[in-house]
Amino acid sequence: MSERIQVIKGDITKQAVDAIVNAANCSLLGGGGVDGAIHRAAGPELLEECRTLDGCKTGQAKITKGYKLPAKYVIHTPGPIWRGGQRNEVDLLSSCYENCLKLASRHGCATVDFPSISTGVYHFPLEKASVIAITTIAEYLKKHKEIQRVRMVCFDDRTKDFYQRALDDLGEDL
Ligand code: AR6
Repeated sequence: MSERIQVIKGDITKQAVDAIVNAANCSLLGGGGVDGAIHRAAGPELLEECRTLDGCKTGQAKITKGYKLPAKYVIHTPGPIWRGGQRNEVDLLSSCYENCLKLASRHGCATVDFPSISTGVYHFPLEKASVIAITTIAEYLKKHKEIQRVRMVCFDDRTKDFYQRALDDLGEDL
């Protein structure tokens, strides 16, 4: 098992890392789920900064400060809505993880925490999503030593079990 990728159960809004990722929507103006929790914990200044960003395309990412969060930055990425798998959902989800990590590198973030993007109200199948997330993160970390540690912060045991299995199946040391 790789120590640079970890899977934990927890609340991403409580993590004191360089950057947490927000599973946002294309407006970047807040929503429910993890997005709502991040905006509530960060305070209204986060929404003010998000208003200046002009939204974000699915699979892309934009960065803001963390405001009242213990994390220094929030990287916002709209994941794909699952529509059966024929709408480029797999590549778009992989792009979310890769583009967030690129932004983290560019902003000097050594520690990055992700939620399980798209597997809540966007209904991406969890098993597929977990494999895409772990393999995309692993590929990136191989090439980018500046990122020391990436964690999947899962809100429930079922989600955590899928990501842990995907990580164990990777069977690589990074
Ligand atoms: N910490 C970590 N994970 C969490 C937290 C938390 N505090 N709260 C929820 N999760 P979702 P999506 C988990 O629906 O599917 C929003 O309205 C949750 O259990 O938040 O990408 C946006 O504005 C699930 O495992 O995101 C978009 O409109 C995971 O986070 C839309 O939802 C993702 O669930 C995005 O949908």
